[in-house]
Amino acid sequence: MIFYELFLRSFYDSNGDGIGDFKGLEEKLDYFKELGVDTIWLLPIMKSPAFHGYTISSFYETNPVYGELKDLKSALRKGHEMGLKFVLDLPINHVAVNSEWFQKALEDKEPYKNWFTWANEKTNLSEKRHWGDDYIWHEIGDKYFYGLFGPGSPDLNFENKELWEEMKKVFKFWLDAGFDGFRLDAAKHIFDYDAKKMVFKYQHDKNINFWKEMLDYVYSVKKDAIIVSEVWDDQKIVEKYEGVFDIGFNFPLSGDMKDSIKKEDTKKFVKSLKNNFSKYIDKENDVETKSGNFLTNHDMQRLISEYEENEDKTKFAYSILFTLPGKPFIFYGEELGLRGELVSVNYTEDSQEPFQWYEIGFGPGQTEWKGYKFNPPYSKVSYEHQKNNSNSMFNHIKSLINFRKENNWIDDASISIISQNESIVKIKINKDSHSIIAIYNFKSSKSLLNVNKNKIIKCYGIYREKSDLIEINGFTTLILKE
Ligand code: ACG
Repeated sequence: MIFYELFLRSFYDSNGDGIGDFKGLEEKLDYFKELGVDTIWLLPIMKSPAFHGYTISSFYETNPVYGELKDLKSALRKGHEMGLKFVLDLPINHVAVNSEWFQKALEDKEPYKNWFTWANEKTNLSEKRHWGDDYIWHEIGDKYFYGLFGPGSPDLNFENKELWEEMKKVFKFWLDAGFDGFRLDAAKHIFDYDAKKMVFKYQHDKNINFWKEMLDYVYSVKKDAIIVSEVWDDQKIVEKYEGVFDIGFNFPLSGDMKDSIKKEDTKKFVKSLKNNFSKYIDKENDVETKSGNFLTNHDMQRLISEYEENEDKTKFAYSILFTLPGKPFIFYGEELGLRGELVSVNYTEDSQEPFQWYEIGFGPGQTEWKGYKFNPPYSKVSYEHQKNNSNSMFNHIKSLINFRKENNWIDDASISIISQNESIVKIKINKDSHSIIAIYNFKSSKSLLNVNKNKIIKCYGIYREKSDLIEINGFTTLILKE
């Protein structure tokens, strides 16, 4: 199973308004088949005043700029016929200020006023969230509401059980629309304000209890629903959620992988495998919550920008990603090496620029909802430019995806760290009768290896024979039969 994180707004525009839409998605489903990914994680597509869609004004309506529910259903139906699956990003921790729920709450209407958390005279209104410098209480009229993600998104108060029932309806609505599962946004935040002590505090046990009830319900509607969770935190917190979700994003490994490649530091990578990937090391049992492996997402800087345009490093990072057990995820446009820097986690537009179909920057379906800042025309990041160029990022990723699909046993494999030195990390990846060895060169310089050339299955990068030895270029990955 290979996931592709898709921002619809930036994908394919069917009606010429510059914004990607459901009909555009339907028209371009063959792109996913060509690339080889099979499960599309759709960033929020519900009605929302925000470009990113994470503040929802109605949980039961599509964003009209993307089209009508029937257009979405049609795209999902056709995708299913082609063997694709779709996972919906569902942010239920908060709503938009302009939502009917919040507007009615402001008018003190039942039951809505109890669906939010309001300050009283004892509230510490200058409390800030623990990352960044943002306040968590926001003034509106003569009230203050709790909104961890900012003044545009009041948190729902899940102390109120009515909301649990309402959310089950939301899950059912989107399963009925044709989705195969969900990406659960901000999963550790459902209960993150301690109403008794009146301070911000994660209550992981309560979150787990909540999610278990929601997921029991989801599985009762669709028994093979795919559930991906976002718990962005250290490993010791992530571990608390083990077994609750099918797949959990591995933020700690992702950060360390990127950093170790940036700094050409094998120690950091191996240490992170041991700390954040231990469930796959010499494993004997099935892993309960599969590791969602990724390098970037919509909250982050684009990888090639992180690596200051170093394409070899970028390609190398993906070679590692697609050889590790767990479920690989790729953020749209990374397969073209789209650039994008992150100003702040509160302002993510610049890493979500339009997918570039044409080198000239325009043509049928090209989205234009935002001006190009990092990917102007003729910057060689278009699909058109890359699709027939065997050295392109697109063909590199496509070939990795193909390798992974031919070896889908890797998803549930076990790994052993065979050796490491300053430049090279060698791991064994095996499951049942399958066994391969991956050799990663973390340095920009070449390395000489004592390996049997007849055992080489794949090389992502360059190798050559040197008498009895094999020399690999910097940032090259070699895959051998055991
Ligand atoms: C999700 C979405 C994001 C979305 C929201 C809100 C949630 O992906 O696009 O925002 O619907 C936190 C939350 C995540 C959230 C991100 C943006 N992502 O936990 O759910 O913020 C620390 C914190 C994390 C925090 C992260 C952010 O612990 O909780 O994520 O910082 O940078 C080490 C530590 C780790 C630490 C990192 C980074 O790894 O182990 O704990 O994480 O370093 O320092 C959207 C928009 C927003 C808008 C909002 C309403 O994108 O702009 O405001 O909607």
